[in-house]
Order: sequence, then structure tokens, then C-alpha cells
Amino acid sequence: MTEALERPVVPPVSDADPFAADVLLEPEPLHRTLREAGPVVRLSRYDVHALARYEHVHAALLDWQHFESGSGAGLANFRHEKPWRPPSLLLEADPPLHDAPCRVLREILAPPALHRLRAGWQAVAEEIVDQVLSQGSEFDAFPALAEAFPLQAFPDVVGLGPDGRENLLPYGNMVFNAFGPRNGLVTADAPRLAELSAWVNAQCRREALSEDGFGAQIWAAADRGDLTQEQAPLVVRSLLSAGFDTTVHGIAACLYALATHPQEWQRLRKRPELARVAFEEAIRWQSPVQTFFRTATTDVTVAGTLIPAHTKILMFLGAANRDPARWPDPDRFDLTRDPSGHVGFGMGIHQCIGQHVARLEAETLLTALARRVEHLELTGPPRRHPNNTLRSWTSLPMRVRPAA
Ligand code: EJD
Repeated sequence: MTEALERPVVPPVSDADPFAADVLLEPEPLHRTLREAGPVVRLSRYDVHALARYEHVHAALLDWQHFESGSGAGLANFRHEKPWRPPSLLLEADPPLHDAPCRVLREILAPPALHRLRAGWQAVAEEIVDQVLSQGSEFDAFPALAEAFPLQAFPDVVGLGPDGRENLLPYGNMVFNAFGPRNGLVTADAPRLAELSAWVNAQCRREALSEDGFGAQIWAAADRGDLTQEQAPLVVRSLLSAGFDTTVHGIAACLYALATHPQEWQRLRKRPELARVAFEEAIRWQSPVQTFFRTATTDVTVAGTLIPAHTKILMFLGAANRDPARWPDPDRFDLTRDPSGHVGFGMGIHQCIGQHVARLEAETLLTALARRVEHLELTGPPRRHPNNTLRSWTSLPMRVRPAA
């Protein structure tokens, strides 16, 4: 970060609650207020410093030395509060601890390794789309497509057994709520916390995983000595924590965008190779992962404003992704723009390790849909599901006109 020559400025203060139910459902007004208030805003309710401008979110994400993750990527500071589960070796760790797990998983989830999944996922996508269309022209695209596809495609690839897969989304919902404050959303998750954690932890054991999946590849890395035996189940846990709800709500965001922008749907139908741009632009426009935290390792100044050592910094990815200083006409979903550089997958050493998986899922599903559907539109209000971190959905009621 820039070292100011003058005395650092104290940031403006806001008592807004980014985790209040109404803000979670419609965050844009707060995003604009925070971007316009200054480069840094102190949120008095939680005693955190907020970054909402693209320039500073982007720079802070790249500066892991001053903005650490090892104290927790949520509001809770692990130096003072016991984490609700053993910290993630990827998300909630800094170099050097972070590096071996990251190298192992990055290799397993790299594009060349994913290449052999493509044909199988194309078949899954066509089967799901055919099945939905065979039941009529009106359906709820959230369960029927956005949930169905990742849940049919990814668990087999990880090597999960057949039982208990219905726990994956509730577990993820709990993980992403847990990054926020202990509000009503976290209280509502509490009754199932022990049961869901026990199921997930049991699936991370070597014996629970098939011999040919990503889970087994993580255990093989431990056998080679690239990870310790203690690290392996935690790396599997990262796949189960971050690999489902994120893609479900990312695909939902994309379907919502396309159903509400018929011209963009026509563009995609004419040029199916735009499927990847459509997904990327939907990630920018909706930011399925809205926020997470870093912790200042020392006093640090951002654009001349002081952030004191050891305080939490709330990064507004969604606000950065619609910052008018970075994006022309930022609120417009537009397949002719270049959305690269968005921070929806983060940036820097913690940038989403599963992004190639997410893109392949979205691409195969959208391509199958674009081939069979000439027009799609919402038939009623889409419904969001409040979550402390994820911009989530419960319903996307749609009508489609099948292609001739
Ligand atoms: C995450 C914001 C894990 C884990 C990794 C990443 C996330 C959550 C959990 C994705 C956070 O390793 O358990 S976007």
C-alpha cells in the first residue's frame, strides 16, 4: 500500500450493517454509499475497516503481507476467538503454511486435469436440460438447473459416496454464514452444526473416498510427502466447503442474468463460445461471493487513510465489481464487455483455486441450454436466500421456448 507522506487521515465512520437482512438481499445502495464515502470507511458496529473501491480492494488482495488471512477470513479474529472448526489450510492460512496445500490442490484442479471431465459433464448437462424441457416449458431453474447440475457433476469427480450428498449445500450455507457476525443466520444454522460437520469430516477420510477422484489424489499427495497425513483430510474438506454452494449460486446468477437480458441470450445463442464470457460477466455483475475479511498485520495506510494494526478489513468484492471508476456502465450485464480483472474470484495468492472447475460447469450447462432454448424469461419474482457471504437464491421461476 502507498505510504502517505502526510499524517494519515482517520477514515469516515458508518453505522451501517452490511449483514442486515435487507442489505444482504439488496446490497447495491450500501456499496455505492461506501465507495463514495472514501477509500476506507470504519464500520462502527463491528469495528472493522471497509474497502469498497475496485482500486483498493484489488491492491489489498494482492498485498497478503499487510492483509493476512491466518487470523481468519471472517469477522472473528482467530488470535482472540476460537474458530468454529479447525481453520482451512488454504483460505485461513498465509505463506508458508498455505503453500503446500495450495500447490497440491492447484495441480489437481488445473485446466489440463479438468480436460478429461468435459465430455462427461456435457452428457450430464444435456441429460438435465432434456429432462427439464420434457416436463414442460415452465419450471423453477434454481433447483432444476442451478442446483441439479453441480450436484450431479462434482461429487462423483471428488469421489464421494452416494449417501448424504443432500448435506453438501446446507454445510456450505453454514460455512459461508460463519464468515459473518453471529446474527440470526448463524443462530439458525446452529442446530445442525454438529451433525453436518461430522458428516463432512467423515467424508474426508481416505476410506470414504473412491480410488480415482480428486479426494484420492489429495491423499496420494500425502503419501508422496507433498502434504502431511494430518493436512490431507483438511484439503478434502476445502473441496466440500467451497466447491458446491459457490458454483450453484454462480450458475444461478448467470441464469438470472440471461433470463432478464433477452438480447444477451440471443447473442449467446448465435455464438455459443460466449458461454464463458457470460459466466464471467455474471460473476462480475452479481458477485456470488460478496465479501470476506483480511486482518492488518501492521499499521497500514490505504490512499492516505490509516488502518490500525490487527484490525479486520472487510473487502466488498461486489462493490469493487461495480465501481464506476473501473467499469463503464457498471450496472449493465453486457456480453460485449471484457469482464476480466473482476475480483469475484478474488485476486492474488488466495484467488479461487476452483475457478476452472466452476467455469467448466457453467460452460457445459449453458452450452447445452443455449442449443435447446430459443428464448427464456422469468415468470415471477426470483427469490433470494439470505446468507452472510453468498448472494444466494431459492427460486428462479422461468418459462422457455424450446428451439425448433
Ligand atoms: C471461500 C470465500 C475452505 C474454504 C475455502 C474458500 C472458501 C470457503 C472455504 C470461497 C470463501 O478451504 O474450507 S469464497
